[in-house]
Amino acid sequence: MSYKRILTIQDISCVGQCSLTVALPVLSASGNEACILPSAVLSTHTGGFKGYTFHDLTDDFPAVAKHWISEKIDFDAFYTGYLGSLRQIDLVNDIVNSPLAKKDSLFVVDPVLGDNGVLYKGFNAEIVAAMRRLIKRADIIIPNITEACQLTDTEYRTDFDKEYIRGIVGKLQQIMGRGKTIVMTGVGFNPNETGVGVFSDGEEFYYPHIKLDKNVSGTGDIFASAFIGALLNGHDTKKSATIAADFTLLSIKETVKNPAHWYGVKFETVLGEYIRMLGR
Ligand code: PXL
Repeated sequence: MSYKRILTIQDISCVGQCSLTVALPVLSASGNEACILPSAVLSTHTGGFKGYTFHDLTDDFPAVAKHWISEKIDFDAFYTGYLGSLRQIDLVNDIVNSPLAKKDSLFVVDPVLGDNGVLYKGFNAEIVAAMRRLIKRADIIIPNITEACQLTDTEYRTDFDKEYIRGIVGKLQQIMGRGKTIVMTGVGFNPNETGVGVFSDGEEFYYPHIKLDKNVSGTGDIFASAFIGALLNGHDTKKSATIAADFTLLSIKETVKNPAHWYGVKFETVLGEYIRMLGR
């Protein structure tokens, strides 16, 4: 069975079940080696807690990368999530273009920028522009509708049809170029439905599923980590998106059992199901 080394670059929100506290366990459960480059350390995520601390780690990036290069370490895949500063986004570009990447290393960007039509706290148009530069280099991106709209200067809508989605996908494909895949979350065509769309050169695939009334930080990170874990197990992008959507939904179902659990998604109790879905 293949065993890949992946580097994930995103923040540590110490409490809050998102970013690295989700990516590490999920990627490890996928049976691969998960290495991390923390982009920032926060006491909690920014989605609902007040007065959180934020310690930016951008300045550490060049020395960490230099050390790894001197140790001849390289990665089969890179996965970026929440990036805390402008300069950091450009440094990530340097990392994926350095000897840390092999010729055929996979580069997946979850362009974490916002949700429900608005940017996360602390983000602005400059960050969006930097993320637009980063996705040019990516093989696969995993935006939600808000992020896809931000990246393409499209008006955000909650009620839409396939033509609207195709319009956004067309603009993303223009930015990214040919041979790339867009995995868009939050794509549902009626009020009780959401789902995921997978788009690559002229091909589209939709996986609709029920919409649960629970909108919390970290859902996108669970989806992205589970998707990449499935890819690293040899599943194609459509099957990986299906597995990730099923696992995310299962995690949300666990969460709604306890209405007091407002800040994150309880994925831990269903990690075993994820491993089973991977066919491991
Ligand atoms: O899950 C996305 C995310 C990641 N990191 C931080 C966040 C959020 C969303 O709120 O605040 C710090």
